[in-house]
Amino acid sequence: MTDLALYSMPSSGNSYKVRLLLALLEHPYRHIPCEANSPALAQAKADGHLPLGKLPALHLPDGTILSESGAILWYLGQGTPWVPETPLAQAQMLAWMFFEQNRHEPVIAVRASLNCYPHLADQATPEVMARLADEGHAILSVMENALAHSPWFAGDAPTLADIALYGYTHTAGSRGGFDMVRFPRLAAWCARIAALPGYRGLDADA
Ligand SMILES: N[C@@H](CCC(=O)N[C@@H](CS)C(=O)NCC(=O)O)C(=O)O
Repeated sequence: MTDLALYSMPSSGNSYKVRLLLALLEHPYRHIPCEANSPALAQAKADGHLPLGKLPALHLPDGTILSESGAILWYLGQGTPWVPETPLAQAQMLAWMFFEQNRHEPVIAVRASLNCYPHLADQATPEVMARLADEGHAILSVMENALAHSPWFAGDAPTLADIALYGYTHTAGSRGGFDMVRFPRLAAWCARIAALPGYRGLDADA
């Protein structure tokens, strides 16, 4: 795979997941940053570069455009150690990736967005923020408990599940306002990911 172009939002965990995997794979790509509410994002939509209307979108050399962070991770991870070999291990990895999209991201990422993006501030009512805090702490507890048995989420080596979950978990405290002191195993897991060769932080492309 050469000549990849990635439309991504620098501040977004969904986009960051893809940038992180590309960095860990040491795979070169052209980055087209489109920040929230920016003219660049409006232009990318108008030009048809985001077929599903969202970032990230990976443009392949033959013109194919891949959307959805999990699908892009799956594509890029094929044939690498980031995807386990057996169908069962792959399914266990995908279970965490679906958990991330269905239950984690709609709470952890949404609370962080309401905290951080000025154009969403009017939605951050005390009631909404309190509900998201309760739901988020419960979701983070599920993750904390899973790490009692293994250093990684799916098997004994890091997989795409770890990258997908890391996207918004590692800033859940700083951006989302979640109380991460309750989750020491998650803190240790974040440190393990940040120590991986080739690791690149969220802000590296800001
Ligand atoms: N499920 C999608 C979510 C994509 C998504 O919601 N992207 C947001 C940023 S996190 C976006 O493109 N926002 C810009 C907009 O809606 O105009 C994925 O994982 O890729």
